[in-house]
Amino acid sequence: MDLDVIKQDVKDQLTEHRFAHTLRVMDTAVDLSKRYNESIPNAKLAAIFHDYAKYFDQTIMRQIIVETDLPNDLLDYHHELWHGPVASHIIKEKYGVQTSDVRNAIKYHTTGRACMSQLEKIIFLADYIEPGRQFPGVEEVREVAYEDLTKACWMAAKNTTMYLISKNNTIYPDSIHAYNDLRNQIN
Ligand code: DGI
Ligand code: FE
Ligand code: FE
Ligand code: FE
Repeated sequence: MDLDVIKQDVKDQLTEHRFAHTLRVMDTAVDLSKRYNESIPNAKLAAIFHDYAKYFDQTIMRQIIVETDLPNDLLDYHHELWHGPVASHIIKEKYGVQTSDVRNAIKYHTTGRACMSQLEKIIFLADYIEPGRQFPGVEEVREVAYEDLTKACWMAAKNTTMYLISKNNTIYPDSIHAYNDLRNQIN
């Protein structure tokens, strides 16, 4: 399927603000893919679809999670965690995206997980450092992003987790697994 057609479909699902974020994630993911020799078509496809389900109705997302092989424990956590897994399902059904690396990069873009592939790391990081982001500490992560992909992902996972804890939020187990595994991968 043509990327321009996909872009238009994604645009129709999102707000203007969220679509602009998506395009910046795509540009950032392409830059990171050049640096780390990742597949650029895969990075583009994962990036363009990563927030596809961001504004899906919660009832619909809940239903998709229950009726498919997506992990049901997602339902015990914040609904913000549902849009990646749901998008990874939708793009297979609606767009025939079969490539598991692309689908996993979308599925895990919010939480990360243990043993992330290079593409998963690139999408996770691109979502965090795209130029529109202004989290405290993001500049330090940007400085490391093109030097050490794994370390930059660990820093992003750490910042997000610490932020969520400071707000008394729960932490999905995959987020903790991502933090631990990325930490163990760096020296
Ligand atoms: O969809 P985006 O806004 O581009 O970014 P995202 O998908 O990375 O994050 C969506 C939200 O999910 C963000 O506010 C942080 C939050 N989040 C990430 N990991 C966890 C989490 N929320 C909870 N409760 N638990 C997590 O483990
Ligand atoms: Fe997201
Ligand atoms: Fe399920
Ligand atoms: Fe995003």
